[in-house]
Amino acid sequence: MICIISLISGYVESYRWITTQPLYCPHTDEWNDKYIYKDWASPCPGHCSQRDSRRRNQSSRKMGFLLSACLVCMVSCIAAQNNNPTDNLALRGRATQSSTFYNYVYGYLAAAINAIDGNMDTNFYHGSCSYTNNDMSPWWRVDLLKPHKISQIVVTNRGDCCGDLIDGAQILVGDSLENNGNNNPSCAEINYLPNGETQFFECNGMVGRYVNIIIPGKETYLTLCEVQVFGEPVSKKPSCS
Ligand SMILES: [Ca+2]
Repeated sequence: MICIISLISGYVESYRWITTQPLYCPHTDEWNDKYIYKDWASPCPGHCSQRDSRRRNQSSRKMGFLLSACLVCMVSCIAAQNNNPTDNLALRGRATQSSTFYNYVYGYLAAAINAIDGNMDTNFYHGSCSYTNNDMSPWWRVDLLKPHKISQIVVTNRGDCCGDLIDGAQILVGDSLENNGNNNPSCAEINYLPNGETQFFECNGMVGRYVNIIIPGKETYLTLCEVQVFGEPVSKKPSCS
């Protein structure tokens, strides 16, 4: 609202300034009190005043500044409105994992991004689950692109088989990429999650840019059908009221 009021008041002020200032006409050595806006093209008939063009440029710069300031304010306000804590932050993230399982029949169905595609389908063969190879301490990570206060992480397990693969996984939150982010603090452990089930984990405002899920100290596969992350950016919201 302030942006709109500033824009309107700035325009009105500039209009008044443009339309009421007298001009100096060097060829007659007189001041012309006519409204410039009305006689903008020729304030001094037959001549072009340098003051006229200078004022025109100053007014244009002033309007340009006001428009730029309002544009920045409006973009900031829109960005703040998009910081809704009920939004799934993972949908705008970037996912990776320790390796990607390859099936010689179905090819690469197992990409890390499948766990943040917004699709809760738990059948691996429908192409919406991540799946690593048989790695030592397999891990998966989503980069939220900037630090957030994480309130909740929601994990959906594979449903067509193998649900017990996820048992013992650790959910980590932090800003470090040391050891691929697997040295970050723990939010929760997935003790048991049946095939195709979804479980909520409270992180109570832990701050971090990265969310990792790792099965530590074990040679096994890690499969995830969806990971949702809820929270809000750490940076201060701009004031819009
Ligand atoms: Ca999915």
